[in-house]
Amino acid sequence: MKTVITYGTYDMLHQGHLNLLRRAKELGDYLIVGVTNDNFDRERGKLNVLNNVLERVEAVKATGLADKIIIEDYVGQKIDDIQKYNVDIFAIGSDWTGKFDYLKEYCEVVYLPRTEGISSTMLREEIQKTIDIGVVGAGRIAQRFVPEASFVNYVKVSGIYDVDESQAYSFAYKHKLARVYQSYEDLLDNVQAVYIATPHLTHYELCKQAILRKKHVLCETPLVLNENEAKELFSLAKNNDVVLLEANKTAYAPAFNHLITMIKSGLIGDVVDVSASESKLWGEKFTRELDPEQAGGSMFEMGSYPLLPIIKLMGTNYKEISIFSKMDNGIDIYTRGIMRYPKGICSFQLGLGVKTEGNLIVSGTKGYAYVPAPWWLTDYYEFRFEDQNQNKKFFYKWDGAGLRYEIQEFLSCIFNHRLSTVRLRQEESIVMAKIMQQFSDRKNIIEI
Ligand code: C2G
Repeated sequence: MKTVITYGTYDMLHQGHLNLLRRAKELGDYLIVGVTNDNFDRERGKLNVLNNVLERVEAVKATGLADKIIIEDYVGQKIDDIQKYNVDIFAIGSDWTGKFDYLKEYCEVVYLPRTEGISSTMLREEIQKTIDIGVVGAGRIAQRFVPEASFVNYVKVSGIYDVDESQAYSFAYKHKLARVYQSYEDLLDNVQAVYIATPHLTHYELCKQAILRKKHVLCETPLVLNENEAKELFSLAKNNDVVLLEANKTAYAPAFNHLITMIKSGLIGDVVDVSASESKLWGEKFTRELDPEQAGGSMFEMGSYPLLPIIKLMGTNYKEISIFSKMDNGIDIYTRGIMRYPKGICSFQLGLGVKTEGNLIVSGTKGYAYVPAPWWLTDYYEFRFEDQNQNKKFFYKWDGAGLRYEIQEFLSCIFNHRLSTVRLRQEESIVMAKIMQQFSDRKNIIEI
């Protein structure tokens, strides 16, 4: 029996893919098709894939040409697969000619003629039009947003609005933006989507105004500091048929998502504890962050990052939460929180004026996951077990400032008309807002 293997993304499966699969099948008796998983595509720079991995696998299955479908997950997997499945022929389209010659050491490599005049890119272009996005707030994070957006297809940052006009002009000059909007209304009149990167307490009003004008909203984290406001914004977004996403960059990062899926698939057994921490000592660079009038302090500034793995892994139904804070000049310079779940205990540590280790540890009944500092820019993690021979290490790319992943997900939600994403569910954003509110209300908070 002659086994053939081929790989692809198969986004918006088209005649070119079908021809290729048919030709590959004709080369032997048994055809294995490797479909790239979403993270792998993002890592190799394919940020604009429209169908998710399940949809793409279903489409390949429906051709009836594949005898076996596998998921391509990592660089170097082709060599492993060829050996594992005793592959005789590796086949791929002629656009790759020469690129896979290194596989000749393991099997025969065949470059099959590519079908001219059709591609996923062409099909995507037919249905996608560039989304104009306006930036609100010319602060630190927005400075990173604009260069990151240039790595995502079908999005254009068209201009900026800031209450401080001179800041807006220097921002526009620095990032070569076409426009400085004179008011928020002016911005909303001219864009299809907004990225809100203003101080926390302004988020609610700015989101609401944008949604009521039927603009998609990507809003910096924390979305809001109040549960009802979060609920209201998501329900308004639904009624106005627009996407509202909280820009918690870690939630959209490939490595973080892979970590969560692996833990959820039971690799370390039942999760009993999630402990996450983050701290920053930026001295004079801090202004708003230390201002109690502008919701400064470590909980509001950074709390949504450690809360993310806790809520993703343990859920939104915690039984109780206790928070201990060291206060200084009206803000918490250090906060430790403990959350009790029906089957676990989680904790987080946050410091804006206190430095501590910034790692993430997820403890389970069979082993634990360890993500070293800075875990929120996830690019490496380990699974550790009693028997150290079982330990596994995973390395990923974290590109640039890492905002491209959230922008890509935002665009994907807009194009696919998905009003929510599993990467950060609405109920997860809502429960974070609830915890922030409890912190504002000083419920179960002990100050020292
Ligand atoms: N293809 C083709 N004709 C087209 C378009 C694509 O023959 N008009 C072929 C490609 O050459 C490839 C397969 O269809 O063999 C899948 O193409 P894509 O979905 O674009 O996947 P690709 O990015 O080429 O991934 O590990 C993944 C592989 O490296 C290939």
